[in-house]
Amino acid sequence: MPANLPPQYKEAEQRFREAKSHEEKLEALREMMALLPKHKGTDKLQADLKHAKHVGARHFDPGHVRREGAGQWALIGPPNAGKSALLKALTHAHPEVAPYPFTTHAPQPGMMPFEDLQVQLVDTPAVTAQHAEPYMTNLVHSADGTLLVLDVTADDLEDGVAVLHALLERSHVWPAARPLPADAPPFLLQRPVLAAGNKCDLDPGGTLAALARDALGPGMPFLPVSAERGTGLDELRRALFAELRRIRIYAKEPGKKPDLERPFVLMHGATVHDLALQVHKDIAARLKYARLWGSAKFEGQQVDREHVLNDRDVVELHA
Ligand SMILES: Nc1nc2c(ncn2[C@@H]2O[C@H](COP(=O)(O)OP(=O)(O)OP(=O)(O)O)[C@@H](O)[C@H]2O)c(=O)[nH]1
Ligand SMILES: [Mg+2]
Repeated sequence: MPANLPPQYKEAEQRFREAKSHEEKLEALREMMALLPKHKGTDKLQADLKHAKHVGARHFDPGHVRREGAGQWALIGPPNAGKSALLKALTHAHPEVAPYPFTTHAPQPGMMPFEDLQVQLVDTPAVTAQHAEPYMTNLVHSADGTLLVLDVTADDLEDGVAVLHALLERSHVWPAARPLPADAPPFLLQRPVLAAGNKCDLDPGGTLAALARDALGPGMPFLPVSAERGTGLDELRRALFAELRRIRIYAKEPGKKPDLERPFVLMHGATVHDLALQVHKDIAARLKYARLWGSAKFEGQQVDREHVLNDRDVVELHA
C-alpha cells in the first residue's frame, strides 16, 4: 500500500467494501481514484482500481441477474456437482438436472423461501480448470454471497476446490470468515462464502465429507447435504440467511397494527435512521423519534434515530 493516502480515501474504500449495488461500488471507486495522489508509488494502485472498475461495471456483464429478495447467493461448482439439483430442492425454479456434465448453460435464479422472507439463489454453468464463462467473475463479484457446491464423491474433488478458489480470487471476493491478509488489495470484497458437500447420501459414514472439508481449508463453513434426499437442507437454508447478516424489521403506523407480512430487510447494525430512509427519505429527514417493540427494554420504548435495531423489531416512526 503506497504511503500518504488521505483519510477520505480510507473512508471511500470502506464504502466500496460495504457497497451493495454496482452503482454504490462504482461511486466509491470513482472517489477512491479521484483521491489518490498521482505519483510513482500509486501507479500500481491506479491500475488495480481501473481494473476493479471494469469488473464492477454492469454493461460488461452478460451474466447479470437482477437482485431480488433479502440477498443474492451465487451457486458455483464443478460439472455434475448438483448445483441445479440444489436450486431445484431449495426454490420453486425448475432447472435441468442431468447425469452428465455441462447441463446448465446460463445463470438461472430462483427464490428460496425462508421464514417470512425470500433469498435469491443463482444456479450457474460449471467451472473447470479449462473453462469458465467469462461473466462468472462479475456474477460472483456482485452476489452478496457465494455457495460452493461440491460432489463429495468426486475423485477430482481437490482440483474442483482449487478451481473455485481461483474463481473467487479472480472475482476479488475474500471469504468473510477468513482473516484478511495485511497485503490485501483495496478492492477485495469480504463476502460470506459457504460450501455445500452434496451427495452425502452416497457417503453414509461421512468420510468423504470430512475429506472435502479438509480440502476447503479453514474459514470456510461446510455443510454436508443431499439435494436428492433433502438431507441437511434446513441447516443450509438457515446458514444462507444468517450469513447474509440481515435483520427484518416490521414497520408500524401509530395507532395501527404492524405489517407482519412484508418486513423491511436491513443490514445487521442498521439504525432507526436507516429504516426511515428505506421507508421514505422525507420521513428520514423529518423523523423525531421512534417507538420500539421486540428488543426494547420495555414495549413501546421511545428511541432516537441512532438506535441500533435487532432482527424482528417492530418500529413505529414518528415524523
Ligand atoms: N446421489 C445423489 N445424486 C445427486 C444429488 N444431487 C444431484 N445428483 C445427481 O447428480 C447429477 C448432476 O446434477 P445436476 O444438478 O445437473 O448438477 P450440476 O452441478 O447442475 O451440473 P452442470 O449443470 O452440468 O454443471 C444428476 O444426475 C443428479 O441427479 C444428490 O444429493 N445425491
Ligand atoms: Mg446444472
